[in-house]
Amino acid sequence: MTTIQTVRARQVLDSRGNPTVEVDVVLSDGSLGRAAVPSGASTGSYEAVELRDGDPKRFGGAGVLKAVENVRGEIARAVVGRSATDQQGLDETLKRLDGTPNKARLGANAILGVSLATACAAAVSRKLPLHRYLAEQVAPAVLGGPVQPSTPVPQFNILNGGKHAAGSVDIQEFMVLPVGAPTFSEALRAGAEIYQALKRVLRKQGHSTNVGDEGGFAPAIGTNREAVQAVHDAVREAGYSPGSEVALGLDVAASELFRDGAYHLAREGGSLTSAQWADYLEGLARDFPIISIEDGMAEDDWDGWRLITARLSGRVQLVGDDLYTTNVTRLKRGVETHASNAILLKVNQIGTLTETLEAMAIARKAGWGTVVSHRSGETEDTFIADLAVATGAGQIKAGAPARSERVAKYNRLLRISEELGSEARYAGREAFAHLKSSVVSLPF
Ligand code: 2PG
Ligand code: MG
Repeated sequence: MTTIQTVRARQVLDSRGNPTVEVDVVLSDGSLGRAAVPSGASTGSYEAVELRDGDPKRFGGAGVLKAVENVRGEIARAVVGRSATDQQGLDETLKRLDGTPNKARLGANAILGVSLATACAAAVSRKLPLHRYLAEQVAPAVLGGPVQPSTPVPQFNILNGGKHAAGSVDIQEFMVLPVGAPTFSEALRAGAEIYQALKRVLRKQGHSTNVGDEGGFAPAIGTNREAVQAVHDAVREAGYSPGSEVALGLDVAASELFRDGAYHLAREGGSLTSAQWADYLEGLARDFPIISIEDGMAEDDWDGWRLITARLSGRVQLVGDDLYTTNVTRLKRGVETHASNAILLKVNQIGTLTETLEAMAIARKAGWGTVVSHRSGETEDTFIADLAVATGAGQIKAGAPARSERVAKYNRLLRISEELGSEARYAGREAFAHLKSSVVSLPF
């Protein structure tokens, strides 16, 4: 049995220049695993707690030295000597040790670092690439059977708004999904070519091509609809057919727009009821080949969610992010009430690898789509690329095909594809099998 021998932790910087936790786990056979924890900006209220120091004299209060100390002290004492390959047992220990429902005591950032770094170390010890270790030795136990690895359809966020880009539009993310590509590497090529084409489209319209937090352009464009139009034009300009080859996707991050029972559009003006807001989004999905809408409604607007899902779920994937926060309890409510037909999975929303897989298992059983996702604050860590492949999640969201912390995930997927060789099945349209009909077959 290979056991955990040493646990080290340090404060490093994320892509926004904020401190975050990095953990090294060293095993008894010398294997080293390392993981860095991501961080959100448009966070859901139900996420596990990211422990910050709150010392205004250091990093404006955003330091994570307390979390680092928790890893070095209490957590290290609890996990040293444990088997590195018993991921479920380890994650259960971490959860119990914290003792709160939302990991507020030790910090989900502290706990996640240890959870992920241990999986990385165990893979090294087993002499397997991480995705193979996860697919063969971690995921099946939690997902309830063998998994079919595949390379995921990327959701490339090429135009940023909302909290990720001050001065841009209200909707947070405008994405392209190369559903019709034959391989992951061709999907990445499409994403990159469309990204460059969007730059030309925006320039021609006299807009800035500065970028937001996730590497997408952040123009001061007039309306959400104009932003979707620009992305649609870019798909064509790059030589792809919108719909059949490349579908569009949105992350509204609607919790950020919701106040006092209404959706407020700061840029184009107006405050809309849930029903009016559903009309607005339905209009976009009717006029453009939109296959996926994430957080179309706010995290507590369960009625709004049911409404939009009832209207669109046959042909559009409605993805719950802030709605579920990768939390099994909230997800079960969503499944029971038909609140959506897909879930976004973010490891740091819940704080352990096992709990992330548990959420995926429930979504899968419900026949839903699953999207493994980064955060707007990222690092060079590429764990989610391996996770998406290992679980056959079908989709990954990791930002624009630009900026190293985003591209790190996509480049890792290229390397994994190469490793898998002829086994590298690109999820493509199959990732949307949960939709009865979809825009991908419509002639746009
Ligand atoms: C989201 C994410 C990632 P953040 O809303 O889906 O794109 O943003 O990490 O800021 O919550
Ligand atoms: Mg989101």
